[in-house]
Amino acid sequence: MKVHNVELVISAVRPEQYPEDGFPEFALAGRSNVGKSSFINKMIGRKSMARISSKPGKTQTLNFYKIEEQLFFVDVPGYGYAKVSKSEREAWGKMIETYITSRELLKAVIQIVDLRHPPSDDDCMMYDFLKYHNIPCIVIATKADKIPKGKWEKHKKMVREELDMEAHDTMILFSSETGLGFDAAWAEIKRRMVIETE
Ligand SMILES: Nc1nc2c(ncn2[C@@H]2O[C@H](COP(=O)(O)OP(=O)(O)OP(=O)(O)O)[C@@H](O)[C@H]2O)c(=O)[nH]1
Ligand SMILES: [Mg+2]
Repeated sequence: MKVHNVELVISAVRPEQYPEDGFPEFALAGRSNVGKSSFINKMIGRKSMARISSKPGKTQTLNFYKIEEQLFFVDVPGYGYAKVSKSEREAWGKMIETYITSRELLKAVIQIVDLRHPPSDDDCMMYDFLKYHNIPCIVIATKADKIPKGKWEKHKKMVREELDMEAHDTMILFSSETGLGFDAAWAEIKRRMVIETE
């Protein structure tokens, strides 16, 4: 998909601030610095629309990017950043939990993991949280450009097993550098846009 129009509509903290356009939403989840904002930028064909963090853990808001009057990407602050205080972490937890568990327009969470390493405990907790709340999930294993192609299958298997992924959940290999997985990710998002959530 070639994207022409992108607009950061709002950086929200509370439900009253969420946009009222009614378009399907796809929220990013993943460790700080894993590549969530880079994923959005690649998917919309902009170099730096979603801020790539020079200071990890500084993002405190849900950033709603409206794409082509069709859908929203919701950039979410990353988890697992050690330098964030306990109270900040709790506030983050509440904000994301409220959004994920109560937002009817949320069609799927795009969970970004690093293909190079086994998923962290936080990654596993996030996946389990999504399963517990019956939130559809698309796992994107990114930074594939950082390991040789011959190792992709092995690492894919490692991620799947470590997260204990359900068989019907999709995992897509991705690279914000090379564009690997771009078409597959868009296809998956489009497929989910038309599915009615319960
Ligand atoms: N080689 C490579 N580097 C990547 C890729 N995706 C992201 N990066 C790099 O990883 C770093 C973090 O990327 P971000 O997109 O800011 O990560 P984030 O998950 O949004 O981080 P927070 O907003 O802090 O949670 C940046 O230096 C990116 O250039 C990728 O696919 N390949
Ligand atoms: Mg980011």
